[in-house]
Amino acid sequence: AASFGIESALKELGLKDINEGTSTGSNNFSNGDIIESYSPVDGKLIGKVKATTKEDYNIVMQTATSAFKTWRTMPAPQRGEIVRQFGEKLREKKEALGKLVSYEMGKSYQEGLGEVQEMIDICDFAVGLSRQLHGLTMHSERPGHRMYEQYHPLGVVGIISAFNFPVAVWAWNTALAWICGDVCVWKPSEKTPMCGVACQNIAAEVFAANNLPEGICNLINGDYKVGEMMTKDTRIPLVSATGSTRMGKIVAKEVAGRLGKSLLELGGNNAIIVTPDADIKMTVIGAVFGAVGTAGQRCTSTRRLIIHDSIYDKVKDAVISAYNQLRIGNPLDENNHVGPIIDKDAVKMYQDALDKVVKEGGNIVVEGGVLEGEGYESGCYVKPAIAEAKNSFEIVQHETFAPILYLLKYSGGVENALEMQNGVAQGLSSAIMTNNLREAEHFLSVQGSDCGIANVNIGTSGAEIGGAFGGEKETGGGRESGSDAWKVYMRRQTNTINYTTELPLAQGIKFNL
Ligand code: UN1
Repeated sequence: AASFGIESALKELGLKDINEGTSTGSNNFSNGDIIESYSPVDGKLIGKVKATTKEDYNIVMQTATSAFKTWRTMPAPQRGEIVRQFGEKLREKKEALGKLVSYEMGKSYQEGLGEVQEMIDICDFAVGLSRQLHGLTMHSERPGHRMYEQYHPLGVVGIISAFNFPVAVWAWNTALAWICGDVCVWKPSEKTPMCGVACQNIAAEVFAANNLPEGICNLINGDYKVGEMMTKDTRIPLVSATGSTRMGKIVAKEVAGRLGKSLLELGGNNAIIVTPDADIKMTVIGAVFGAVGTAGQRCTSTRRLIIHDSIYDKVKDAVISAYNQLRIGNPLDENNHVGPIIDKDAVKMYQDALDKVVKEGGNIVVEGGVLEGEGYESGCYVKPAIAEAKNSFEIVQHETFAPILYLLKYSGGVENALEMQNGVAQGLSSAIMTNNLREAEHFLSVQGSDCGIANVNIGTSGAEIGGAFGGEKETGGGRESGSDAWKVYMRRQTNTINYTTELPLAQGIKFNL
């Protein structure tokens, strides 16, 4: 791993050959299994992380529960100051962390930096928000009464994140939860554990420098069994989980079973509708970045292009010729557009999906395949592929986390395109390319897109942190990041105060003693 400054990045982030996977600091943890992290970039071992045992987990929960008692009493703007310092540290470590993200996950270095930028941005957002955790005041129906609401922290928030955004999604959750007064326990994906340790190191340094107790920021590691400790744990009022719909259904059921709250950000099956009035150049940029960015492994990746028949061939040719320019290779080399996908299991799923689309009657127009030879030794580099397909195909209805784009044709009005776009189980991101005001407004109207994100003349991926991020249907309904997403990390309390010497009852009830 000598190339591209990876070794010095690991060092700067405080990573060792074997890392504690269960928080950091003074706790003495028992010896869990070892998780080995191999890079999809070159197949080499990056490092090892100790998995969290049940005993470790209980120590973490005790530490977190007791830290909450301190943290919750700190005024929110002072908590914001801690998050500001965390954002500053991220600015210092941006290159190193961006590199690690690229090397452990496989996305391009530019996208790795972009992910760290999202972390910095959410910290800034959270700092401002720490002075704006507003509740409403209401007018009481009774004389001499005052009524208002306030938001209090929930307690310990559990965060389960996915490999595709190994650092940013945690930051969206934790930065907001912290300013809200919550403490967090984070289980990163077992495919990107080193990113988790690196973030924990950065955060722990900030908390320690401010003489704050351990336990405000906690890390645990392992597979679904470790996640299960949190979903079953009544000490965790909110579990925020990002990942597959299959995982989300299990989390939702488990957490709801104990009447906890869950915040789910699950699969997408995102489409761009390309109408006769679309700007073709913009469409190509949006569609190609959406489909091959992060090697097709964003929740917001463009999976389907729904193209009007009058411009179908033109758009198809333009997208194919853009695909011919793509350079696939080491994502740390900034000349490449597309890096590897996460592991060999993902490669298998990619191959299966391509077989399936052909079996169902699809027509491959940009050939896929696994790359071999020099630079591709990890076996995780695949060619972004395009297939002409039908929306009704089983495989098109399914989210495959790989760079496969389906071309679908529609005729008639935009409502026909919308029927296809909405005709899937997922509801995360959607887009329309058009210069026609009527089409654009129809797409955004109540009869339009059923997704949590609906864009005009922008692709499906690359949402800004300032908006609420998430989607409907099988995407899980949760909203993270901007807007008023913070409210889910707090409990709302309605307060009514009587400052008279009478006790009038609500609803006009007379109760004479
Ligand atoms: C995800 O893929 O889980 O909109 C998150 C985007 C990014 C976040 C994606 N801001 O593509």
